[in-house]
Amino acid sequence: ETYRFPKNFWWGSAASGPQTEGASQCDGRKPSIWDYWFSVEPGCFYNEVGPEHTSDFYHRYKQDIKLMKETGHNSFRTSIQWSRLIPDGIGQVNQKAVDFYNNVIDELIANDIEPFLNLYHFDMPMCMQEKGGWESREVIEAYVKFAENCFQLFGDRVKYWFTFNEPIVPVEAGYLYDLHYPRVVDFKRGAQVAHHTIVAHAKAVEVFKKLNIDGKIGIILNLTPSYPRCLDAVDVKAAHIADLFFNRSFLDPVTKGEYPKELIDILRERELLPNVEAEDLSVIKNNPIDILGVNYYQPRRVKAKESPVSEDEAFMPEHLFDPYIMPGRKINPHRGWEICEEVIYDIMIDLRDHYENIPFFISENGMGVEGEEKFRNDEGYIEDDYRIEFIQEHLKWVHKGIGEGANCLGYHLWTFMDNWSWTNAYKNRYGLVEVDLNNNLKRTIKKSGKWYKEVSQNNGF
Ligand code: BGP
Repeated sequence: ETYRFPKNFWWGSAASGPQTEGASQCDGRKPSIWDYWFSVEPGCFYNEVGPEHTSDFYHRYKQDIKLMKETGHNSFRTSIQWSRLIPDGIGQVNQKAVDFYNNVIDELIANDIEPFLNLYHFDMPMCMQEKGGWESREVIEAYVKFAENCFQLFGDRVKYWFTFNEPIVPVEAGYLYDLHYPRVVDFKRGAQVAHHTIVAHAKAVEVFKKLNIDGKIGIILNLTPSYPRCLDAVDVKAAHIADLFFNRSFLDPVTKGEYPKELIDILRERELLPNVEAEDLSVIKNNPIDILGVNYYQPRRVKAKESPVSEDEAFMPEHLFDPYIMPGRKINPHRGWEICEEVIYDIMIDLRDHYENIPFFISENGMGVEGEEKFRNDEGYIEDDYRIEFIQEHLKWVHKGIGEGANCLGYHLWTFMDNWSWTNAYKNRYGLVEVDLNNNLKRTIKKSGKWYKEVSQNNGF
């Protein structure tokens, strides 16, 4: 069977500044929370490899963009590091950073690769975290200024803009589950961070529109559709609640301009609503996105709560449902995430039917694998057939969704080249291109990279 995709479909991949650029102390860049956290608690990082150990895109972008070309990219997303562009968070723009991002954009365009720019990928400048991070209104204003600078500096050439990548991750990891700095565990503070992020997003969209930039602006959300253990009403309700907390909490305000009423009710009843200023709801209301990026890795499976939670335990969303481990499900053993390809189709149909068929693209999807060197063949490249299969199986469902009318404009893999990841460092490799950490970061295209080029050239497989 053959699968052909719509004309001008985006084939490419996503990456982020902090995970690829390196040069963390070069040319005026100042620390983000990641640099700071690693300097004080390196033991929280896999093999104690910190954020300065990246693939050095800062110095090797030309070579890397050539490799993008060789792996069939017609588009590529990365992020601008706030702590590089405006090292003090507010004020002076760093000309060296402007030059670097200009060079990257121009090099991409010269290679017919459409640049997609994201403005925030978990990387709060440390000086802004010291002011309270996303708990502070001042930081919202500083972010909006940063965004405005980016639009003015690069908006003449960049047509696709994203305010945040996975804004729920800093909430979950930084304020609920003790996985990222600042390692706070406090639902109410997490809710405040979430609300402020959404306000910052909406204000950035507003500025983008005021500046009349000839382009589209959106946000990238990681959607984890929730499935109940079975169709019993209590399980279905549990799944619905998980969905409100982890998907609709961000998806609804950025598309429909409003938080889901049921979520507000759940929080109000428990006195967990964040502080909201008078203008916040109108700015959210008036600035819906043009385009949505969907990162899809895995579903969430839940069942009704089985054991009661004691009254004096501090609230967590998991008080309202239990995780459910479905027997026989397919798991990526390296990352522990379930692989369930058809969920990508469910997301597409949901967006078609409940979100006015909003234009979107798959902005991340991918497979992290440990110990890939053992698949190196005699010709010296990694034969990652499992990755090819992973991508292909997901693409079949994307194809079906498009056939049924979902407004999907492209597919970006996570990621272009093996890169440093938040707390797992280089444990799990995701790239179409291998980076050899023991040999001067030598780049070698994997079998998947060669295959991806064919898919892109044929606009399908
Ligand atoms: C997404 C992030 C990426 C990337 C990816 C893989 O959530 O946007 O930055 O890291 O997940 O996750 P990990 O590297 O933790 O395996």
